[in-house]
Amino acid sequence: MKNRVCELLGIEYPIFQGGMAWVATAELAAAVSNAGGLGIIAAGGAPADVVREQIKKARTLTDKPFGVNVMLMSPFADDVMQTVIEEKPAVVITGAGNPGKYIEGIKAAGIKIIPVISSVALAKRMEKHGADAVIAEGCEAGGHIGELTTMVLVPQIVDAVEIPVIGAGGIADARGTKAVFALGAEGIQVGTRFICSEECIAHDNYKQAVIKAKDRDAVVTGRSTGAPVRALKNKLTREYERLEKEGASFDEIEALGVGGLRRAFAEGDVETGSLMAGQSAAMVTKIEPCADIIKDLFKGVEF
Ligand code: TUI
Repeated sequence: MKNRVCELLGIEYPIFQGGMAWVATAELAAAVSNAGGLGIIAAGGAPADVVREQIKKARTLTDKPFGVNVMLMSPFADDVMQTVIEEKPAVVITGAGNPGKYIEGIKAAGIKIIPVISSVALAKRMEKHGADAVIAEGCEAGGHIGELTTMVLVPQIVDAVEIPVIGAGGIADARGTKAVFALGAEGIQVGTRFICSEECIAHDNYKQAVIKAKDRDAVVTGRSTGAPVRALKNKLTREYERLEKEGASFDEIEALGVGGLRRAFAEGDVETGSLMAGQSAAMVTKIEPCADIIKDLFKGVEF
């Protein structure tokens, strides 16, 4: 069984592992690619030399195709993109912005380009600029999010473009895979469930926080600053809410988040760390190998 997404990338299952800042390291990306999906290294806010090392490390761990997610709000985005173009992974995924100015350079290097989008207008523009596919990410997702849910975003994007659409946001089991396929998607992107994979090197406290999360625990902060982020409720998100209610300045609110991802990922600080995760955290119940996660996500799914 092979669909357009599998053919485009030479992968066995049409699944992308989400490009989660800090969490999506070479180890996780290689494990997902070795299991037949598309592993993705997240550049997040890291400088270009760190991203280059991660790409080189992934190459020692897998012979399969993998991608690099370039987060366009990063102050290092230009340098990171240049480095990624030199290193030539199979595909560049972009998030948190419009990658228009980079597309020509990416394509000229023979790299596939698949932007994450959260609106119809940007999806159409990306297709016109030569994107190979788009990832339609609904606001059930973790981290930086758009306005629309996966349920309403995916079918609108499917109707608006001819290129393959990968659905993302809220998918944590085969029912979710079937649902976005029913909406017309030809692939899925899954982040949160892979935090709880054996191969993910995030701190165990972070993984346990995802496993413990209940239905309403993945909350959104930062709406007032224009960069809404979904993360598990803790002291940090409560502090965000307080500052936002008080009408604190943009700088004051943003300063709170500095170092938050590192505190959660590396130190296991589940109180003041930023435990970015999607609403599907409530559906993640155990830590298991990436290969088992992928098999479970495609149980009984035809593609
Ligand atoms: O990018 C993500 N998720 C992220 S990035 C991130 S790192 C971060 N850390 C602290 C604060 C903020 C971010 C954590 N999670 N997902 C993909 C995504 N892209 N969601 C929404 C978008 C998006 C938004 C606007 C894509 C394009 C876009 O374009 C705006 C335009 O110019 O048209």
